[in-house]
Amino acid sequence: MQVVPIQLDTTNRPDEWKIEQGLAGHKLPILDQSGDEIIHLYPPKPQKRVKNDEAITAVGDRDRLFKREKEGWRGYVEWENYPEKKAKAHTILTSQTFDPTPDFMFGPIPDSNPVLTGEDFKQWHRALGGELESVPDDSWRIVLREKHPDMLHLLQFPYNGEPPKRLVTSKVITPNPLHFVRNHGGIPLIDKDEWRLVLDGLVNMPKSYTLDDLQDESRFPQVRTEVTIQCSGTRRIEQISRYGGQGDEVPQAPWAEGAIGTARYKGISLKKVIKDCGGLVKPAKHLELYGAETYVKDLEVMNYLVSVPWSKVKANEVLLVWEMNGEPLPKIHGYPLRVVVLGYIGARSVKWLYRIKAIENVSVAPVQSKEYLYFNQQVGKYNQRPTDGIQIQEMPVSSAIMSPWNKQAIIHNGKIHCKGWAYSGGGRWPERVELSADGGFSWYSVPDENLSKKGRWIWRTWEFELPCEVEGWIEIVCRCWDNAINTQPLDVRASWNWGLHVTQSAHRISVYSINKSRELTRKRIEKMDQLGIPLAPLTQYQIGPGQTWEEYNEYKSTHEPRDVQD
Ligand SMILES: Nc1nc2c(c(=O)[nH]1)N[C@H]1C(S)=C(S)[C@@H](COP(=O)(O)O)O[C@H]1N2
Ligand SMILES: [Mo]
Repeated sequence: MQVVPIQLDTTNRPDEWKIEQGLAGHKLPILDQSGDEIIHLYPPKPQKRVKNDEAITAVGDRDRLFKREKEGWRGYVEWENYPEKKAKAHTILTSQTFDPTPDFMFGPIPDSNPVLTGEDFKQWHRALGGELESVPDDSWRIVLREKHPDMLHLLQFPYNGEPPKRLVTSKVITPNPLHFVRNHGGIPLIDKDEWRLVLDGLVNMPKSYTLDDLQDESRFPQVRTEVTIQCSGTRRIEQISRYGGQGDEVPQAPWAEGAIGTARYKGISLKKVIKDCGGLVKPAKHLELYGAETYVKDLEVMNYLVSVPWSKVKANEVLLVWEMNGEPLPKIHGYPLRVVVLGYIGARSVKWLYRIKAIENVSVAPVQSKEYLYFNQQVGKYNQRPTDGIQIQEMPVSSAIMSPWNKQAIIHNGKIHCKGWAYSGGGRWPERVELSADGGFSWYSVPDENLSKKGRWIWRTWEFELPCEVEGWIEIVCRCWDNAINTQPLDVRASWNWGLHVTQSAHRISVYSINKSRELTRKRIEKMDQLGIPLAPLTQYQIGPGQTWEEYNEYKSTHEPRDVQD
């Protein structure tokens, strides 16, 4: 008899089963079936950083090249006026390698706060040096000074943070320290007396304004309004949990439901300032807005630029504001002056505004033209082109449950107390909020008196006692209908897109219902309490019989046996 040696498959790893089960997607090889042979493409090993010192030195003195543009504007380097400077910065960034961002979408999300630290962005700033050297540290200092200690720091630099769920809707107007922050770069520290706003491009009389000019009520009537700003990345974590994707330009902030905030702003309408410049000159149709910080995209260096259409400005829906909830704009929110575009995604509300340029077409700056795009679901990483995406402006109707939390066990008396928010972009407002305790089969509407008041540009917070008869795992779903009778798709898969933007699907959470209005449940819990048996954790085997032997025998003696008799 011939003995066949057993071939050990040595490609197995200790965590093979995890990899096979999709629990360690960051280690999973790509399966290439396109050639004659099947190939497994494994993720590359971390590379050592390399640097071409000669090429970098040849660019010149970084302190001189990337110096502060103006006194009193710490952290501001002007790029848009100096193409050669941009080219030099690009040379520096492409003459060396940097640490890659960790893959938290397929890999484990760190337990830390800050969740992600943004090493790549920090390294780019330090590689450029000059004025940018101290920007990451300066910015973090401002975060610690201006934000609530309980903020969830999703990304340390550029800073991206949101309040924890219990504080998102604790007030209809979000206190400044709890308002989410979404930054693409550092926080410029600008002296308001040195600050100027330039309005140029296709206007009759280009001008420069001081803050006092803009605050002069005899020149510009002041506007006070409550506005909800929502980032198009809000609730991205639900898309990530389903499938990984490109996420945003800045290392894919894994936003939950808190990337939305509401404040009372004071400022003026941009339309009036344009009038003050003698109006637009043909063929101006858009206003390009410039933010003072440095942003790095595809190793190109730039200021933060987007544009808004003139039609939006003409409708008095683009504001220049200096006050947020009765205080001067916090540094982290754009001090001394920012844009607030009513009903558009947050990305258009430029902070640290220093220039407005009237232009003919939509800005081609990367934040406007290559980011904040909503792709068709089948557009993937290797076939997407910016022109395939819809530029996101108005957010669709959306809502979210802030309490209870996903996977939470809830002891209740037949009703589960829920609370959350609802919002619709573009000047529409929530008319009805509905909740389901059975995964979306039947819906209850939240009574109107349980919703905060309506407004064209603000969210509505709500609370509701959701009837729930059943015991065990249930799926609570929340959806909103706005005043145009738009509503939310029922599953996150319906809105999933490679860019992980606009998570507008009905918000779903799974909770474990412990219904004390059921006698058996109530008695069992009382008994456990008497015996000192703890309730948590839910999944642990519980010692202690659910029935006494007397009860068991009584049942058996009065019911038919399990097997039928012959
Ligand atoms: N200058 C500048 N303005 C900016 C940004 C930025 O990174 N730089 N981020 C935008 C985005 S994407 C959003 S969602 C909002 C967030 O505003 P907040 O940080 O005040 O909440 O600011 C917008 N304005
Ligand atoms: Mo955003």
